Order: sequence, then structure tokens, then C-alpha cells
Amino acid sequence: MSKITVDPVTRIEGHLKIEVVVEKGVVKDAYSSGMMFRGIELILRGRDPRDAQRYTQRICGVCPTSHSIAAALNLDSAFGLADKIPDNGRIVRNLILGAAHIADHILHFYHLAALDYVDVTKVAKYDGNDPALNSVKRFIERGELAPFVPRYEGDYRLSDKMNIEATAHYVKALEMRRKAQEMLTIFGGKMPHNMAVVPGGVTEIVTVDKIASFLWRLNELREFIDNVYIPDVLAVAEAYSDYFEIGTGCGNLLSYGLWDLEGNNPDYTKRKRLIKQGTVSMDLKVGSLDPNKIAEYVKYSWYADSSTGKHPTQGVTDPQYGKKGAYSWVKAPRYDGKVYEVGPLAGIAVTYASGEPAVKNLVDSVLSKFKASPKALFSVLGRHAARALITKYVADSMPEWLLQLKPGEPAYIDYQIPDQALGMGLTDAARGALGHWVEIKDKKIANYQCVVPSTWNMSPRDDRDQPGPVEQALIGTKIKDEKNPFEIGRIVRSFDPCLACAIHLIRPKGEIVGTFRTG
Ligand code: NFE
Ligand code: MG
Repeated sequence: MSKITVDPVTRIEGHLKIEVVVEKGVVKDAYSSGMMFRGIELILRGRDPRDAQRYTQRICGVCPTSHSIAAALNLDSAFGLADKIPDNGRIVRNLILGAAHIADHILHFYHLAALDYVDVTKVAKYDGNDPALNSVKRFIERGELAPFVPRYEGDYRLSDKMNIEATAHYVKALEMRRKAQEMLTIFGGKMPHNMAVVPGGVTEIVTVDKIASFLWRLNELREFIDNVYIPDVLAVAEAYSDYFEIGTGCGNLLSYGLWDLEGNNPDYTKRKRLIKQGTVSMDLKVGSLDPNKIAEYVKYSWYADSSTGKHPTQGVTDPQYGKKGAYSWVKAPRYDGKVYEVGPLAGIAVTYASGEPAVKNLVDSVLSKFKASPKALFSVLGRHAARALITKYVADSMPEWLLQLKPGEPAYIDYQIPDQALGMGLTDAARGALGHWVEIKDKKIANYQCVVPSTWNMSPRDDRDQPGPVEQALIGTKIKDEKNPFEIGRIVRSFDPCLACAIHLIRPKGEIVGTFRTG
């Protein structure tokens, strides 16, 4: 029996420690620990509710846009506006969120995950004229290879030509991400932390110029998605096809859905969305979404036991670093007491299993290429493929949304802040189901709770000792070489973890809770 500790896991956002216990080359046990303590929820107490819009975006620099949407939906519902947002406001929010997801998924595949599969050192053999590749080659010749090393060795399977091409695409993807961020700023004002998404709609007026400026960037991104991103994901999948069977996980997926296609249904769990709400398991049976079944557990998290098992409307944040038996700052959210994975795979699988024709065609075309059944989606490669397909699906849907905009018409509706109210905002962020809940008293925030995608996915064990999604995905994995545990990095990164989002709280008086080193 041996223990492998990866601390910190690199090429993710935030500080994550993964420990696995290996017996006869197989992972017997796994522990996911969020090692960073920070926060927002308690800072919001006593503030003007509209501050949630600005403050929650500061949870993270990668997915602030999703927090802005969740906060806006939350405040819309608390202010009685959920079914009153003008179509221009709803559509501009969709375009801003769509741009953010495109940028984010390109970032994850090329700049975070692909380096587990692409051997950049092969660029040393390049003898062409591409300036970007020649500059990478010079770095290799000088032995300056960060951020591509340190890395695990011994399981790079692409041909030299494919490794070189994929490295060129890594560089191209930086430019494409910038284009997607620029697209976001046309309506959002800036990135990160956009200024436009507010309760009541958006502050940006719609003009023909903005539509045209958005569209030409979108067209270029669609070409990149179709001709580079998706082919690269498929090429990786072909060379590493065993990863359709590795990292299966808990087998339960949950999606809040995203990109509102209608604005007149105040119930976010029933609203028509491009990606649908619901739960789905490996038999592809879709369940309806009931947010009352969500609770966060803390038996193995560094919080007071008295705060365990609470629904987010009753959520309590009471840190206790060093609590006996605990091993993470991440809480353990559960749905109906069970473990659920969230993310693009969940959104795609719920929409696919609901029979949406466009998503069925996209998913079936990938599965038939690999002669695989839908069960293969529950895997490392399934997560990457779902991310690429959701990127294509939203990018292909956006031109029509641009045509639905009405220049000169309102994108915002005015409102009064109520004395007392409860609110809930549900959307899917790039990493999955994101929920914000608010309680307003005397026109101020009395309680604000966020339950965030990486909190679900990176969660530790819960009060019933059920391991979290990433822990379950690791347990049972064969480790070929304990000195180069590629499998761990590939499984963990397939979830696209963000620990900044996962742990978003702080002790109210700001005292030091503990001092410790990681890695
Ligand atoms: Ni910091 Fe985030 C997303 C949110 S969480 S990246 O997507 O919400 O995992
Ligand atoms: Mg929280």
C-alpha cells in the first residue's frame, strides 16, 4: 500500500491537494482537499443587495460572468422582476454569458488540460516558418520550458506532427480567447468583472454597430471551434481512447441549465433554456430539478458541525480550521442526500437525454466515431467532448440571438428594493451548476449564500461518508507508474477545478484561522 500526494495540483485555478491510496497498482481511496481559505459571502452581510452583483464577481477571475448572471437572477427574483426582464436584457445577458463560456472552454482545453496529452518538447524538431513555434523552439533549446514542465513523463502518444500542430494551436488559442473576451466586453464593458449585468436587465444599450462588432468576432471563433478545437479534442480522444473508460465518477449528473430562451416564466427550474435543467444518471433517465433538495454538509470540512445539512437559504459559514477528522475548506453539497457531478457533461447529458435534436446529433456523431455508447460520456474524455460540444452549440446559437435584438428598445426595467424578500438565482457556470441565494431584511442583505460548481465536484466526504465526485472518479483507477501518475492529473483536470470559486468565504472579524504551507 502506498500513498501518492499531488499538492498543489497545477494547471487548475486555486489550491487543490489530491491524495490517493494505492494498493497493487489500483487507487483504493482518494481525498480531495481545498487548501485555500478566502471569502465573499459574509462580506455581503448588511450591504445594499445590489452590491452582490459587484462583490460575487470577485469570487473568481475566471468565471465572474457566471456569478454576475447568478446574482442578477437572484436579485431579479428577490425584487419580483424574474418575469419582467425585457427581451433585449435577457438576450444581451445570454450573449455575454455565451462569450464567457467560449473563452473559458478554450482556455481549459488548450492551456490547462491539453498539456496532459501533448508533448510540447517535440517542437524541437520543427523546421518551418511559424514565428510562434520557432519562439517555443528557442525556449526548448535554452532549456526554459515553463509552464510546460515540470510534468509527468512516459505516456505521450501523439505523433511528432500532431504534437507540433497542437502546440501551434495552443498559441492560436490565446488569441481566440482574447477575441471571445473582446466579444464579451462589447456588451459587458470589461472583462473580468463586467459592469453591464444588473438586476432588471443590462445597462448597455443595443446598437447595430455593437451587433456587427460582436458578429464578426463570433464568426471567427466559430471557425476555430469547428476546424481546430473540436478536431483537436477528437484527435486526443483517438490516441487516448482508454480514457473513455477512466474517471467515470458517481454516475449522477445535475444541471441548472443556462441561456434563457424565454423571459416570462419566473420559475428558473422550469424555464426554457438552451441547456436544460435536471438530473440524469447513467441509464439516461432525466429527473426534474427541485432546489429544495440541496444541502451542504461539513463533517469532513473545516466548519462547525452545527452548520451541517443546511439548505442554502439557512446556510451558515462558521470556519473551524483544524477540526478533528476534517480535511478540506470545501463543503460537501448534496442533492437529495446523494453525490452529484456538475459541469458541461451534466448540461449536455440532461439536454441529450431530454431528446433535444441538435444536441442528440452532436453527441451521437462523437459517440459513433468511437463506436461508443452514451455510458462512455461518463469519463475523462466524455467531459472534454461535452465541453467542446457545448462550446459549439452555444456559438452556433448566438447569431440568431443577435438577430433577435431590437436596437433602440429598452434592455432594462426599473424597480424598488423590497424591505423583506428571499431570492434564488440558478445558472450553469462554465464548470457547472451555480446557485446564489439571498435573504433581504430592512432593504439590506441579511444572508447571502453561493453553492458553486467546484464545491460540488471537489467536495470531500459528506456526513454519510460518501466520497465526493472527483474522489469517486479516482477510486478504482489503475496507476501504471506511481512515479508518473498521469491518471490522477488527467482525471482531476477533466473536471476543470476552480478552488477560488469552491471556497468563497472568510471569517467575519478577519482573524487568522491557521497558518500552513502547501506543496
Ligand atoms: Ni472560479 Fe466558477 C465556474 C463558478 S467554479 S471558476 O465556472 O461559479 O467551479
Ligand atoms: Mg457557499
